[in-house]
Amino acid sequence: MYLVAGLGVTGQSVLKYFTSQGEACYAFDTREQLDTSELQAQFPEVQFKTGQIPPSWCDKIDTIVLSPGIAKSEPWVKACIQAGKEVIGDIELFARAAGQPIVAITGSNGKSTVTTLVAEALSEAGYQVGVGGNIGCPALDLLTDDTEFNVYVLELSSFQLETTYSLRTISSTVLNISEDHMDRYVGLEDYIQAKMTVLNDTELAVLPQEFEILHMAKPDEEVRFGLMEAERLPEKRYGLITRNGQAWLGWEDHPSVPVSAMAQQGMHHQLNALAMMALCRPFQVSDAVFEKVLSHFQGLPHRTQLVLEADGVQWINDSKGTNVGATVTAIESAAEASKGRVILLAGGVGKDADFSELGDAVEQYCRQAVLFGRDRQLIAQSLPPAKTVFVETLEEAIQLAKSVAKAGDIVLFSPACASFDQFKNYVERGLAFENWVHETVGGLPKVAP
Ligand code: UMA
Ligand code: ADP
Repeated sequence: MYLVAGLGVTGQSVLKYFTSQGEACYAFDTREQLDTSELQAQFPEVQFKTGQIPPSWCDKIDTIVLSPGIAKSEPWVKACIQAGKEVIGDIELFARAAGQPIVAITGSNGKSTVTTLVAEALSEAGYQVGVGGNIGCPALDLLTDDTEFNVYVLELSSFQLETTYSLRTISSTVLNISEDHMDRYVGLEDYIQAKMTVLNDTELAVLPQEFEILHMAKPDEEVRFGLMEAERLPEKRYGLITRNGQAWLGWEDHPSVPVSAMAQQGMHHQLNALAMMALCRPFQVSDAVFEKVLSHFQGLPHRTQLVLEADGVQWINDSKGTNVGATVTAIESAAEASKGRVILLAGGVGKDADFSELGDAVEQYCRQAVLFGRDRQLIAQSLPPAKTVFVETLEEAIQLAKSVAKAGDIVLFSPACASFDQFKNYVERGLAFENWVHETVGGLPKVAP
């Protein structure tokens, strides 16, 4: 008997999948107050419980399908493991059942962007692509969908990889590593280890140039990507190539797409594009397809998106900048565009991160850092005091930024934190930012909440 633990979108996709397979299960969520009446109506055969697992279930359960938001280190999960129960996740169930090639993408930052780029390139090349995982659509929903996909592109978080054991991929990558989710891991090593398991059984490992890989099972092929001159280096690489004074994205000495054709300019966009090209290698996608995708792709919502420009000041929404690495990248891009005139709005739930790198970036590139939200005092310990001001909320941060911003500045909202002290998620936070900026700066009427 299965126990589906966690009743967010993942748990619900597991219930749907088990129902489609005629598989019996119990359903459980640790949140005592969670209202399960709608789910109970949708899955009448399933028994639901919140708060504590009923002791009478324990003997009957063989396998727990754990949602990514529940840590394996939770005492009740540990007790189940000790009692000999198998603990797996939705991606493990997906891996066991998926009958088509899988491309898997993990890393600390750029996952959703690269996942989308790969999916767009493969769709443009004629494949029927199923896109899912951490990006939002649970992977198992792709199996219960009526569409006959012939390739799957999955964004995987470290949480999902912790409970995945038999994933075999046609290509997979760890895009980059910077500290994140330190409230859930013992240390950075632990987090890296979870990410690296995506390479355990892959035909093509796609890795950043600078990675040193230890203890990885040997993939059939390994390629690297990075912003170096691809043709000058001996290994198999995707990188930059200069032809007649123009920079191109390319493979070894083969130029594929001129950088100037990309709709998004900036170093991390080039890195993401190179990773996409590398991951598509087993599918023989043409340069024309890559160019078409990259010349149209304007980026995903809430990732370094220009909201408006008023009085010479650009207001940028990077609500998805939820860790130090992402925010430092966003600051560097904004500083390149504004010649160092960045006003940063950051704060929220700091996830026990080390903010010293953010402090260096603020010192080097920002005129001012406006901190809001729960962990603002903690973050401020790593920031230059002369440049740091505090407010309570994001709305107040916008007001303050408006009062200090001058023509030529960029106001960058890249929180380096999770949102759940003041918002439901990064999307709600990004939309709130956009609405308030339109009202406060753009002079639009207030939008009803
Ligand atoms: N929770 C409990 N008790 C439970 C179950 C959940 O307290 O019994 C809490 C969790 O601690 C968490 C919240 O409920 O705060 C949601 O957890 P969940 O596992 O139910 O999440 P889902 O709704 O199933 O969404 C998950 C991913 N969320 C997490 O990993 C926290 C979604 O990624 C993902 O899109 C979805 O599965 C489909 O695969 C979101 C995310 O924030 C975007 N991911 C993290 C990130 O990107 O940094 C890893
Ligand atoms: P993820 O899914 O890993 O959170 P996203 O594609 O949603 O990544 O991008 C989140 C944020 O990470 C962006 O808004 C940007 O600030 C930053 N980012 C995007 N690509 C990269 C990259 N290659 N390296 C570092 N930071 C990046």
